[in-house]
Amino acid sequence: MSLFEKLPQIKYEGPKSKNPLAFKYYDAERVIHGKKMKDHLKFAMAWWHNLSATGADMFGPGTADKSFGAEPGTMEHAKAKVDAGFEFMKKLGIEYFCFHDADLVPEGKDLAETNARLDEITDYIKSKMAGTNIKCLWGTANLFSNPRYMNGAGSSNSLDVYCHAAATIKKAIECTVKLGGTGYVFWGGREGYETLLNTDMKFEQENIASLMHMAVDYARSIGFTGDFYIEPKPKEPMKHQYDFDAATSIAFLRQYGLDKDFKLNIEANHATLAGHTFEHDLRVAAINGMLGSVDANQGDDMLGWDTDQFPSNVYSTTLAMLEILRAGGLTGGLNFDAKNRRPSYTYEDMFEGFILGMDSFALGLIKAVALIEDGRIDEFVKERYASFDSDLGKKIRDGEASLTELSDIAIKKGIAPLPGSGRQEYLESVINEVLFQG
Ligand code: XLS
Ligand code: CA
Ligand code: CA
Repeated sequence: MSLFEKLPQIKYEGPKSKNPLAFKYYDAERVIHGKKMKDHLKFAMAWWHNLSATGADMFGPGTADKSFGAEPGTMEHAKAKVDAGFEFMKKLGIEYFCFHDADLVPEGKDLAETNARLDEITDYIKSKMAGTNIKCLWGTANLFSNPRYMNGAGSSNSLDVYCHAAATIKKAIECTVKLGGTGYVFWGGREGYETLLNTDMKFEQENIASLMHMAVDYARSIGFTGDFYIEPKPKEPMKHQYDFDAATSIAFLRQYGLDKDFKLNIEANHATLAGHTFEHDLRVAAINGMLGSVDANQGDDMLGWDTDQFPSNVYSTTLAMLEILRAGGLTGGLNFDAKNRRPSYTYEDMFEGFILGMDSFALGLIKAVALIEDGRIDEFVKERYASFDSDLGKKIRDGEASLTELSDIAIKKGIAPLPGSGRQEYLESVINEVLFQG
């Protein structure tokens, strides 16, 4: 049975097309900057939003029907979601998906029952994957929804909860490996705290690190060769989250010797919640050799929470793609951790959300390549640091200069002239020119 029979195969029709169910910029096979667009932009569908979220918020129930012809909370429904997901991905030409264990099946009465359900559904997903190009980008465990995780999973004060989390992670890793996933994500949903009055921060962080080490050891022992990712987020649900942003997460990974196995999964809306731009956190990850994957969405400038909107801001996708291209690409992909707005509740809206997101990143890619080819921004940045091209500058860069030597030179000069202008306004006009001309 076809669920989306009224919706067509989505094709590239070019920028002049007015067809809402066509790509204007995403042309999967087009080669740009040495690679096919689809290889620059490994788009993934997030199981939780696309197949599970109905638009419920704290003021009212969902508006979208995601039953897909089956009774929610049953294994029939779990399978109907698989059918819907595969039909959806095929129609949009999406070749990857990401999942939490809890998105795949309803939780059983105990771990044994949940695990048996996961075995059944992953068998079914595998059978649907056969003969298609559809692959698993990454898997993860939901360690935040169930009330047992009220104080976190790895950071919980309860040993029982900690062990339950370990069992859940073990199974989620097994499912990821079974589905050929190339990444495994830790988003520290409730790994943080509300008040220091009841919290031993060092103890909690050490326990999270131990759990991650155990996860790495186990995954490697069953043949997982992919990357682990921390997905930074500064707030929501906890007031203080341990993985606040890219820099904080990298410090944590290094502190506990996890940096060889982990990279970061940077989510746009999480970077902005941390008071950074998306491109800032991408850059921090990249210069530390830890840019792994991206959760492609956007927040709302007016709101201080995680709205998980489909990316539409081409200024932002351009600057993000510039960072990604400069870093040599992603080892992971671009997962649409994004959902339709509550009043956009139809199947057609699901398609249009993805078309918007895919086109926004495709246009971002095109414009980022244009900025690189234009060269003015790179040239300006190079020039800005050119004083360090001198012999003395090189000596400093090579770590061979001393403070006394620099001090003697500075005293001899007497005064340091002002550095050259930063020319931010000029650079911003170059961006506008490349974005909006031609
Ligand atoms: C929530 C996170 C979550 C992770 C996966 O804000 O974005 O969905 O991506 O657990
Ligand atoms: Ca995310
Ligand atoms: Ca989010």
